[in-house]
Amino acid sequence: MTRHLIVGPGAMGRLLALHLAEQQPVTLLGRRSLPHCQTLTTPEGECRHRSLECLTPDSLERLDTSRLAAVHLVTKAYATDAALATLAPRLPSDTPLVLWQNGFDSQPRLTRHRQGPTLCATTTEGAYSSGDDGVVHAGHGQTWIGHLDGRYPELAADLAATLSAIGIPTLAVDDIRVRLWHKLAVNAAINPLVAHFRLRNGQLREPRFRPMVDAIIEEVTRVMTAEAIPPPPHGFSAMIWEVIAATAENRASMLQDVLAGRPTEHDAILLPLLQTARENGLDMPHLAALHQQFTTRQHPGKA
Ligand code: KPL
Repeated sequence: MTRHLIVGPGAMGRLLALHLAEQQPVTLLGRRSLPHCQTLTTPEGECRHRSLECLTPDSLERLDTSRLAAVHLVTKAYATDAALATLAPRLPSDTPLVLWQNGFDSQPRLTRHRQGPTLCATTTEGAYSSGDDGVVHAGHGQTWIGHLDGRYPELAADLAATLSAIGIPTLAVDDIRVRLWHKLAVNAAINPLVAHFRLRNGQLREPRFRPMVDAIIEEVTRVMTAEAIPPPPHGFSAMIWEVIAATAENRASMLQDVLAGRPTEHDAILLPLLQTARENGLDMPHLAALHQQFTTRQHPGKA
């Protein structure tokens, strides 16, 4: 049987690994070693224990890379290149790679420059880590997978079937680029603000924060139009406010990063928007100010 390699043992990486492990051989690769016995708490509150093969870069020689069904890169956006550089010399070039990152940074770069099939995935599954040995599947969601130019439809369909069969409902799509930009719009409107003010998503509906969200939605909508991204059925504003309502109790990923003292994904989320704006001569004062705030926070010297 072929094996799935999951790179990045954060909440989403382990959620995937633990679901896949119920039906397929799985290896989890992370920078530091984790307990092999992992607990998945389901949205219904059931605890499932699974033993996973967990490797680090130092033990990577134990991985048989000749029989990989796919490598799922589930690292933070800023860690993608380093993770792939560790792995690439050992991977047959035709190994399918699936990019699960937020933002729109590594996806176009790797799709264009990597030799083998490179697909992108985006998901609304909710998960958070409950320590080194457990992950909580907080809420069921939907996942979409596809190639940025609509190539490899059979591979996308196979992987969608595999993920759906393990309880991660997934659709193979030929418009993953549009879906990634829609997710980018959501992430840009929610993540930097909640991370900066340390809010749960639903607090953005309070009178103090609502105008800030609306100002960002206005800028994001102009960028999407310039990038020729078709709007969702009820428009960007309705989509973003719906996500805020649906995830009202969540601590967004960028807030979790801030609270844990980790770097944030502000470049992957905000820079593609700012770059499109610049190319189209559009002024984005709110997005630019947020990007500057997080850059200064992470690199205090860079004013
Ligand atoms: O995707 C998310 C994230 O946390 O990164 C949102 C949609 C903002 C949900 O919290």
